[in-house]
Amino acid sequence: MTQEPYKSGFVALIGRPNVGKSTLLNQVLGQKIAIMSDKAQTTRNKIHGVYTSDKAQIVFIDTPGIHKPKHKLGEFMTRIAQNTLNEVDLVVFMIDVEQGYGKGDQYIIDLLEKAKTPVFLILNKIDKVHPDELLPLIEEYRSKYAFDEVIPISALQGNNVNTLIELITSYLDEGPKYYPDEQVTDHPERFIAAELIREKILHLTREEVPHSIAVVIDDMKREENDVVYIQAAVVVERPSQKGIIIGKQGAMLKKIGTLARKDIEALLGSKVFLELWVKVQKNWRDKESQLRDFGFSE
Ligand code: GDP
Ligand code: MG
Ligand code: K
Repeated sequence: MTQEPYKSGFVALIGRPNVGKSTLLNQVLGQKIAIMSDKAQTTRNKIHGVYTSDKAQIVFIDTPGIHKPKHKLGEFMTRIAQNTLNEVDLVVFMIDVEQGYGKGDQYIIDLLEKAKTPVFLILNKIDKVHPDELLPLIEEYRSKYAFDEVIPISALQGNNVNTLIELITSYLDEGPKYYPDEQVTDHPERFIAAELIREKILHLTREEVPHSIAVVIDDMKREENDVVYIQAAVVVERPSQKGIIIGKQGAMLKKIGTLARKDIEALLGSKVFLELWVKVQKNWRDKESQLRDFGFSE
């Protein structure tokens, strides 16, 4: 019996905010590493999720939600996304079947035209629509771009996700295992901790706090007793937002801290001591020079 060559490659997962990219990553990797939220744009940086089987290793890149830039941070994110599309072996473009074709998709398709990489179209959330609705949608998207494969899935329920993995594998070339078997992410724990805190803030404050908030890890270290000590700043643009996040007698900040701490403990497998504070910094989004300080580096 001849052994099939081992395959590996990098796959960019793109699509408008909330189509289900993080949900798919979590489903594939079976571990909470990407951030899930009902709100747009919680994933603001590349997260590599690594899927490893005895046939292949797929390194997923969860790109920031690609969208038309409205301010400097947007332009910066689009540049990251554009670079990513050219560097990877395969692009997986996900849409939400309930939403259908929109301006945001056209923007992404324009970006794809410039890339030389093969592109899959994933129709996600098929659990939410009647199967008859899929065909017209597929035809519409196919008329806009010559996708190499079209795969309907439910990232949430896991339907057809195995088929997707097999198809992705079939497009990859022979290659090495870039990461050890047990590693599912190469992202710094600091970044994931910051994203988990951000996720809690966005969930708990609902529409009152905009996506412009940032979480900066000032300090993160493992103490001798194996407790991980984290000091993090929540950066907002207005004093009113600071008030909302702190809440009555600090109740909101306490709740954010408790929920985030539990998630970070689960992630690290250690006890965590989390200290949160809030600072106001006006228009930080438009100060590109500050982006690197906040960890948005290319
Ligand atoms: P992202 O912004 O593309 O990363 O989207 P998320 O993964 O954060 O998902 C956005 C929302 O869609 C979340 O509330 C998910 O639970 C939901 N969602 C994702 N995939 C599915 C799916 O297959 N079916 C249903 N019904 N909901 C989904
Ligand atoms: Mg996401
Ligand atoms: K192309």
